[in-house]
Amino acid sequence: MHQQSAAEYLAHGQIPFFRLPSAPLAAGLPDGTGAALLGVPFDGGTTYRPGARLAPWEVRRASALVQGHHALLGLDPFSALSAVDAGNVVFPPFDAAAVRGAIEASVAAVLASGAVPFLVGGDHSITLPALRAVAARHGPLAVLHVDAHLDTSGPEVWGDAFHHGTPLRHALEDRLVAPGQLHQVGIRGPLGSAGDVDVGARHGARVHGVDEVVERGGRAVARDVLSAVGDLPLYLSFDVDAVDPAFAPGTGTPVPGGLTSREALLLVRALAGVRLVGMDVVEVSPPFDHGDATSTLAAHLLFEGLAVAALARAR
Ligand SMILES: [Mn+2]
Repeated sequence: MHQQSAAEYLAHGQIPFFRLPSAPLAAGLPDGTGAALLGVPFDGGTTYRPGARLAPWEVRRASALVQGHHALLGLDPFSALSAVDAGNVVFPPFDAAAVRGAIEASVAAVLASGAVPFLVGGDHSITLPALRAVAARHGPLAVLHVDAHLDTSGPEVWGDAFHHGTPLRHALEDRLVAPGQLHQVGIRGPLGSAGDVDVGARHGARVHGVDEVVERGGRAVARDVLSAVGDLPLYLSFDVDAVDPAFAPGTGTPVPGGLTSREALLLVRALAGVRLVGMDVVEVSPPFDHGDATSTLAAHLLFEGLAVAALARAR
């Protein structure tokens, strides 16, 4: 399993992630598939600007430009992992509970075939069912959550317990996260109240605010995360609003003062050595993007994550 050549890709005109083979999940993944990219076109959990449901198609298009050899880590993650585009999760987009059920079942199917799931959202509410499936497979997880926001809100804000501001709260309360193993990076900006940090703090969550990344560097922060995680299985949830709107304008709830795209890519790459068991990139909203900057960044974040997973598999 390898990337198609640019000519092959141009000839048929379809747009699988990274020019990878299309292998719709419903038909069963090919034997030996080590990573499956799954689109999750849902933005019914957004509280402000929608549009993230369109991201799987735009990220597919932008990702066709990403070539296979990772020059810094010295491997081709696509062939090392026999990666495929497993299509999109299918659901009625107006029934959030059904959406969560479909995502959990799809991620469970990827895991059952022995592949690492890489989800392309969708808004951040898609992460909870993904974490449920991955924790059911691997046990309580270490979670690296890169985001401008804590995403530990409760139902008091919108009268609904499940939206894109709540996935990490459920993950903590449902014990999908191992004790003290929620690592939040890139957090910044105003909170609803001083108590917003208490949910994570009660569970020992570690917050690396954006100033810390700027002052110490992404590699130092990643080193802290790596040493805290050790051999635990790690799930990486990357909300592109962690990145400054100057670099990633295509997102629903932008917050100024974020990571540069360079810092974001380094942060993921610096996880090399960790046991990565799942990843998502969420909150890309193509209608607000400019010149594909955000979709292209999302593709490269996935490339870095795939390389980390390929290294973990080679160990
Ligand atoms: Mn988020």
